[in-house]
Amino acid sequence: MLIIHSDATRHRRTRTELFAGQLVAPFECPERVDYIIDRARAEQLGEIRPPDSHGLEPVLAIHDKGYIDFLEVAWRDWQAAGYEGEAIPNIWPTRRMPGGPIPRHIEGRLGYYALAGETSLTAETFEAALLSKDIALTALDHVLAHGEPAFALCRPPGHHAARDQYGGYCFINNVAVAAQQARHRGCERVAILDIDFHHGNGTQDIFYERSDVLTLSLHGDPMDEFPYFLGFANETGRGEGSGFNVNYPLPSGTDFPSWLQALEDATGKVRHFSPELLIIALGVDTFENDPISSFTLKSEDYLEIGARIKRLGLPTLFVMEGGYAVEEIGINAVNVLKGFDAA
Ligand code: Q9C
Ligand code: ZN
Repeated sequence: MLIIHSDATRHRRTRTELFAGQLVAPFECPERVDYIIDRARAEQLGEIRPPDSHGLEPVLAIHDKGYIDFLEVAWRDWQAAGYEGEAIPNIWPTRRMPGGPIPRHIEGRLGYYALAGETSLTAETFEAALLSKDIALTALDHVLAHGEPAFALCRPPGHHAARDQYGGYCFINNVAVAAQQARHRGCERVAILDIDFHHGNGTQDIFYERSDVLTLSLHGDPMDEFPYFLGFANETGRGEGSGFNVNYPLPSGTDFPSWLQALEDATGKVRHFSPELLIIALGVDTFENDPISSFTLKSEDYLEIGARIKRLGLPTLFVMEGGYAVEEIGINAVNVLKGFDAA
């Protein structure tokens, strides 16, 4: 399988993540990509190519212009305010003060555009986010041109990013940008199947009122897991999009047989939709030893996941999302792709 990868993803190396009331070394670190690419090479998974630049137009087909402009200048404005740490929001529009205009001060604008507080914004953030979507779009080009699968080794991840919000380590929603680009290039129906441990809230919200992009997500029950405020089973789409969003909230401790049951239901719905393109939001934070998640999948299970996805017989784009058991992330992510190729 073709792999799109750039060494420059390592330029995003934040120092801090707000976690459990402390600033800790971020879970979403550059070594994640190192382990995956090393394993892909060792397993001779396929050719590794760098991304091509795709510009801002495909991004602005999904994201709000004011939001993208904010990402570009946020670090400069944070520094200009005299702040010395990495940029972290600390106040938000909430139920009892939903707010009016977008604030002028960077502290207010951070809260306006952030959906969570763990994700530090730094000097390299905007470029890193652009590089990540270029990786996804280059892999998409290959799938569309040849009908063959491709793996976009994206970092930072994307599925928590909404039209005008960042958080959960995500800034640009790579799978959403790729899906919209595929629509633009003539695919009538696109399915996005999100198997990251966390609900793909950004992706769901972006396509919630559309019937041309089917979104499905298997994830930890938001009653107990991030992002807490979206991802429930009764969220099935709105208007034109009614019936075109499917959530599978699963309890803490979910094991592989139970997880596979949900996957089988989801693949049945994908088949019924008969998309021209399948995009997999590939997180491997469902792994038993993931430090921030609570499912119990084992490394060998990822081979079976790949094989089940292959059975759909669709042109397939894999896009990297989460996975924080860093030393095992290479084995787990590459197992999905190996299982797909072997089936
Ligand atoms: N108690 C992705 O996997 N914090 N993002 C969780 C756990 C945020 C995960 C804290 C996790 C974001 C792409
Ligand atoms: Zn995740």
